[in-house]
Amino acid sequence: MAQRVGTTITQHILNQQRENPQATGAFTNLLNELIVAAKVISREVNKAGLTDILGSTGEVNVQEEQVQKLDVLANRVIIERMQHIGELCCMGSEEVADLIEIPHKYPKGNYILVFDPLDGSSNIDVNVSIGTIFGIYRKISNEPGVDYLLSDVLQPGIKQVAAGYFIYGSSTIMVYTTGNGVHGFTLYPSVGEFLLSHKNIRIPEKGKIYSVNEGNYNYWDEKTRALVDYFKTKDKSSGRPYTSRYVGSLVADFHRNLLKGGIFMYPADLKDPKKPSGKLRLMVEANPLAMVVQQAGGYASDGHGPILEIQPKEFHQRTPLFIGSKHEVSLAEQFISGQRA
Ligand code: AHM
Ligand code: MG
Repeated sequence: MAQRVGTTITQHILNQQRENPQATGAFTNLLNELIVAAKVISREVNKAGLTDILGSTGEVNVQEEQVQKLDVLANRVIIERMQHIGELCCMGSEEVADLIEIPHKYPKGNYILVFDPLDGSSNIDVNVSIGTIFGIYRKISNEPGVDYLLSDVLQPGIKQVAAGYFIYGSSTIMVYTTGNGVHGFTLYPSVGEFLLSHKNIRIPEKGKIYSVNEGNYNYWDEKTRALVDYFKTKDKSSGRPYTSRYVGSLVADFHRNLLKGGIFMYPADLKDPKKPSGKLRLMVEANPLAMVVQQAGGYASDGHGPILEIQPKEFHQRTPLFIGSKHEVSLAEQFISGQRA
């Protein structure tokens, strides 16, 4: 069905689901509730500065509510809104060590929601864009009386049935895919609705931007350094040097490159022996964005192969990430796998 700019997100999801003969409405319900959670988080993010001004001792604000750190609050909002709707069998959050069970009093469903409630933690207190990242999987096990198995959660990203993110920035934007293209919506605060603003987003095949925390240069191996050096080297025929842009919020860096083209990377480094694969998490950060970028015509790799094909071994697993335009991510693979120096 044709979608015009200004279509509400609810209408868009319904239209997409109408084209799926197996749709029961469960998925629509799930996404709609997630959108409500994001609207609540967006409101809290927008008044974050005020909370500091109006709060008293830092523990209780003027409404006599606990003043919470925004990431803790975002995590709580998502869990509380999503657990009662009857569409999920469990959740997994970057902020919670264990998988999140659905309390006994609520009905269970056939989907699994994984999320990073507020990505870009170093930017939360300094008024720079932050966001929520999510991925949705369908339960695969079918054991009577068992809500879910670990294997239901630890599915490769390619099994996601939907993924996307919300950015709380100069405006609040939602970008999502259900495997049928990538669509962007902007929250119109006065109306309280997300309206279609970015129809069928396609990432340029080749970009001009590279995004990486170059402060880590001396913690990288030679291959990674050679890759970044390549982007900086002057060569008119291949359009180099590239431009560097790095906000430090994955969602914001990713979103810019999705619209403009280029590559975001968080390579493996030697900074912390406990994190040999870099900083970012496979299930709540890399996989959802990998599905989005793939649906937009781009590519995501761990330097050796597609992110979406990695079989997770544990929920909080980390992975090196190279994501964006096909041209630059393929180049990164060539450097990291040693085919090119
Ligand atoms: P977070 O989930 O705790 O916010 O950490 C992930 C963030 C990403 O948004 C961002 O790309 C990265 O950490 C920035 O890390 P660094 O400060 O090392 O460059
Ligand atoms: Mg994060």
